[in-house]
Amino acid sequence: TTATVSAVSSSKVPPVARPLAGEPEEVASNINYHAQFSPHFSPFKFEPEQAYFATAESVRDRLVQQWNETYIHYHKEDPKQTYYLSMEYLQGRALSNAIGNLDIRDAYGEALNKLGHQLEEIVEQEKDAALGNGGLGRLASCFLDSMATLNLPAWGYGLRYRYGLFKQRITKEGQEEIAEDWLEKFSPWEVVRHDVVFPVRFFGHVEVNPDGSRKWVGGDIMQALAYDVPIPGYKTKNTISLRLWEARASSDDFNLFLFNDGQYESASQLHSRAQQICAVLYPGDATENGKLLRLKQQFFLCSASLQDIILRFKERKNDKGLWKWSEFPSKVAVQLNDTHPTLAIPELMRLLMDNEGVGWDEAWNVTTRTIAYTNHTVLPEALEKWSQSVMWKLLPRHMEIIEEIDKRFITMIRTTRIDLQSKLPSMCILDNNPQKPVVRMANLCVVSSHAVNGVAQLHSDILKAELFADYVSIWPKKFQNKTNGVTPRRWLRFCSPELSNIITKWLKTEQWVTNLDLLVGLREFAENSDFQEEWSSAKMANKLRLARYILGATGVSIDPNSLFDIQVKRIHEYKRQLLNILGAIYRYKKLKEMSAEERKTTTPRTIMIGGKAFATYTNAKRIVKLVDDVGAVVNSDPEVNSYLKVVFVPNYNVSVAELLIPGSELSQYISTAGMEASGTSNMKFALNGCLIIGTLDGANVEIREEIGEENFFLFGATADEVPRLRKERENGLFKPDPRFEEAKQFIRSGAFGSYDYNPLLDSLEGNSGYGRGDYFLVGHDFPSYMDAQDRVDEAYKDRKRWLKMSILSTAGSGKFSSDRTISQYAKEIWNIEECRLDGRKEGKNKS
Ligand code: GL9
Repeated sequence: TTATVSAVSSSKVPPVARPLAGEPEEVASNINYHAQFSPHFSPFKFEPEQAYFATAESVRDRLVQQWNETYIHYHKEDPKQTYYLSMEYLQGRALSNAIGNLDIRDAYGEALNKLGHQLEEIVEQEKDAALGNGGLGRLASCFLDSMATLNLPAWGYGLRYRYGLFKQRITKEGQEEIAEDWLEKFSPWEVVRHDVVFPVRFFGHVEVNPDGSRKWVGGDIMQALAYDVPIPGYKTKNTISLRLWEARASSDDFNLFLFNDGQYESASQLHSRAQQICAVLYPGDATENGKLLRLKQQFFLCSASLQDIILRFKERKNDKGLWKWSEFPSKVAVQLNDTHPTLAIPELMRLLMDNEGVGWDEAWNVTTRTIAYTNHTVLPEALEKWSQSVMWKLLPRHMEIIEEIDKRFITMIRTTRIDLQSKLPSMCILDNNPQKPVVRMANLCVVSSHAVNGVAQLHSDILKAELFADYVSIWPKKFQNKTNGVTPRRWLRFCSPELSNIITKWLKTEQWVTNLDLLVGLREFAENSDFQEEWSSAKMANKLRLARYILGATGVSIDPNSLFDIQVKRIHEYKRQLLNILGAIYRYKKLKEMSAEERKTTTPRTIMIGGKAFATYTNAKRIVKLVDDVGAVVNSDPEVNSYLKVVFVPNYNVSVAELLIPGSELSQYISTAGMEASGTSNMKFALNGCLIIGTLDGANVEIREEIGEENFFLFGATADEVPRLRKERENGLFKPDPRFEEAKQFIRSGAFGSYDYNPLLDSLEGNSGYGRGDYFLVGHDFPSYMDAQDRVDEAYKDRKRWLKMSILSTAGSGKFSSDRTISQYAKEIWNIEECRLDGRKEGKNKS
């Protein structure tokens, strides 16, 4: 099967008159048009749900037009283009982001009013597209927003999972997982490209041709069908694509044959096997995951995307005459989002050698100059390793290629770097340990990429000093840092219009939305009382909105005058939600011991914790249960519940984050130092004027540098102390703080119910082992954590001081725009330049 990319030369595309103007009347009639003529529901219904779909389709009309123009423009200009390969995208909702980026929010708001609806209510009809687990997936989505906004020729590739990340419900048992059917009705944001279909093979065997070349034949062939999602940039016409592949069994290859042969079972088996491939997102977060289906998903993404990329390269070149494979890396950059799409490496080699007749040396040269790899974690259990026998079965030709890459790497070390010979057992790609022979995907990535980067300075330093240390002297320039960033559109401009308006008013420009460094201009107003009052009332509006949401979602009424303290992220022991809740428990116990008069001198707090636990990660689920149980006791205790509330926020996702972050005043970033590669919601919280209590981990280090150490509540061991502290612990040298013992004892006493918390508490005892012996150093950091919490309480009592710190957090957050991150990738790894649709050369963006 061959695919052709739809006709793209402008001569083949009939000119379209601009059908859409911006007046509310016209918008309303366009929404009406869709309600009538793009029918998905019974006629005469125009409830919020119908209004949402009609509005989304109306917005999509506008997007489609500039989206097509962008495609044609890139095709004509033929710039070097980046392809971001990621198994995860956490897109969240698209409607409010699209009308924000297109700058048509007011017109749509008024139009919906005319039609008897409220934009805010309509926007909430949309289900989150949660095709990702956490930070890594959300980062990919922020990156797409920045690529479009910076007018870069860049696309994302991913999988169209039928079910995204599960929905979390909290019951008496703790967390319950429910399948999230984000496509239950349909998504108005995707366009199926019936003409973009590629075959993807699994299993089979390798045949040797008479000329000695090799060919992968037999096995199952699935079809990859493209679904495109438009990604608009902010106030630019450039609109790029997120291309999501869906797996289908092809009708012509086997269906009819088997069917006629009477093998109905087998015929439908292939169909259901194809459906399985994109059925679910693997919900693991930094957990080991050795499932064959997951490997199939990874290969499916890589093979379909590379076939598509190669075809586009040829088409663009064909328009201009002959092309050479050596030019491929000057037209194509492929970025691997962690090791999940590592198979792009042997697949590109295979396509070049076996399909295009390119020799090994040239194929290797092209592949290594094209591919770059981002590492997102140093947790050993998250470093992918695939069983060699599974790989030989599923991908026999790729295993030959991987063996050859490994062989050549080993030869290179033996001939040119005898000093590294002793390191070869851990440096090579194939781990031939007879018990469990595996392919080490990260090693394959490092050997085969021209650039390898970490996601925050500390993380990149750790990669160079530890995980990839042995490779650094071979390729000193290969290892880079690209500190993560977040899009200021979704994470400030749109999620907090109140604060945004004040920023724009005082900076006298809205340019900060695309040039976030301009936020430093707020520093001079940090102590200005007029500014502080406006700031404070915007924060209060956000807190009230959040309080209403919490009441609706949990039934708990929280006091908007209390300090809103939030920790939201996947539940993982290294992120130490346990430290947070132990602190809350200690606070509760102390409040109980105080007199009523004493209590009045304390700072009232509302502690909110949210996040999903991997279904089989039992300790993580116990943490969820503990938080919820503590909340039940504390919140119904009339003696203290005006000074402390503890809320587990259910079903944390992108949309919930858009409510929580603007309403927060303190956020906890308290992972064991050295374990959180970067963190990205820390950037979102700081950007929204929220202070951070945290360890020197991930991007916290850089956030603290940017906003000033006096505006950051620091505690805990540093990354370089961690190994020594673990050793000391093993040797029985650790002396726990009495406050820590008291908090644990309080749980053991049954204060929070009869659930068996012992496994959780036991993980904090003993003296060795992963998950036992307090590997994450909760006990060690507890006293300095509690001291930092005391400093928080004190600071909050001084309202002017707190407001100043809050303003300085936002003012210092300029560095953490994903526009900055993506500009750095574009310059330092991809070597691509902007390709503006409206042809203006001068960038409105910085750098
Ligand atoms: C992660 C890191 O744990 C985060 O610290 C980092 O901010 C993000 C983005 O670089 O990547 N690595 C990783 O495997 N996840 C991360 O969040 N996990 C998931 O997203 C599931």
